[in-house]
Amino acid sequence: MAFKLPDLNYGYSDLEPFIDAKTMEIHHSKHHAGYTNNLNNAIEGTSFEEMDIIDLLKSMDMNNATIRNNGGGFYNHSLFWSIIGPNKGGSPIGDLSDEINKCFGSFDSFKELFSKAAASRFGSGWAWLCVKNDGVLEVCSSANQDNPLMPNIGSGGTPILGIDVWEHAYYLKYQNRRPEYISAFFNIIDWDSVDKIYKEVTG
Ligand code: MN3
Repeated sequence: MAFKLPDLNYGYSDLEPFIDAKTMEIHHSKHHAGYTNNLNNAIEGTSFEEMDIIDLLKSMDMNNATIRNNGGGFYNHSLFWSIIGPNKGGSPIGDLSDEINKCFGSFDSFKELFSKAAASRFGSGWAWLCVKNDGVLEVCSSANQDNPLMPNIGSGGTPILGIDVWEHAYYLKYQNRRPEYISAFFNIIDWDSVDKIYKEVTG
């Protein structure tokens, strides 16, 4: 069974002015489609074809650069599209809001920590809000298309929110001003969706 490029629940221009339509179009229809196709080609005829993407990432060989980069790219972007949307932003809700306050002190403290992790990741990569196995929330970042589900990346948490800080995610609009893009990202976070993923992960 091949992995499928997910459809977006919104149009390419719907995240304006925070992310421009051209960036969205290229990012989804070229970059994410590329990772998806490359992953499917790499796993054809292997036991990975029978796995879901989370099991695949958890059990992969980190020395297999093709599966590492494209499996990560497939998963990371699928999560990314699902936790952003038009007319979103604001603050976390429900149990997740309580847990963020408990683990980071306040939403503002979390925001600062997450923004710093995203801004200070050198080169291409991602910053994450993860749920660790003990249920505690953690902010971390990873290089390239790695993520904390992979063996020996971070402390092995499950991401519930992530920001893509590859230049392809923001360069057309923000050029070298990554912090501005990170700040704008908080206006499109879909906290309902993040809370839903949080509930799935924590059971
Ligand atoms: Mn990307």
